[in-house]
Amino acid sequence: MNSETAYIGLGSNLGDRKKYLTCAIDMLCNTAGVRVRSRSSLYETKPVGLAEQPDFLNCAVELETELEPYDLLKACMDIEQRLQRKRVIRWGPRTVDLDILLYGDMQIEQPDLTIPHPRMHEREFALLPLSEIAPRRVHPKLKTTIEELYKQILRSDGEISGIVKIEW
Ligand code: PH2
Ligand code: MG
Ligand code: MG
Repeated sequence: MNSETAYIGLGSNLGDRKKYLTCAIDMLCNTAGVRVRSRSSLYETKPVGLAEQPDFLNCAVELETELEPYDLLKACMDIEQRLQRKRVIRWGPRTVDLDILLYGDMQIEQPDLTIPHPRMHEREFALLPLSEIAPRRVHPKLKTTIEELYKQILRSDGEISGIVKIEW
């Protein structure tokens, strides 16, 4: 079976955030048809979107997978469910969030799944960890490397982002 390289962005801002992220990555490792190839550093980040919520921990992983995109999405949603995620408000606090950022060079635009992730190129909390493990990957829609996308938001932002790298 053909395998693809995919990238997942993970975030947590409730409870024992590091434990939730570690568990989610372990669960990905134990998913049939998924091999976790690398893991980024861990970053503490200010909430984007809905500001009145706790700070996040974010990271990203590289996978090699035989799962099709929708099966990978289901695997991610199963992990979120098993780690007690309750969907209360969009962009609100969560024990764990797993987003497919990239899946090979595939582009999907469906109501329930958009790949590349539609907001990843605007979000430092997604681009910084991803640029660590996949700097030369090209965003298939924007035709720009992850490293370059990350530099672009740093240039456009101007202010200090307040992202802190912390120990795993
Ligand atoms: N996820 C969101 C909304 N805002 N902010 C940070 N810092 N990290 C996240 O993972 C995050 C967010 C929606 O999924
Ligand atoms: Mg998300
Ligand atoms: Mg999500």
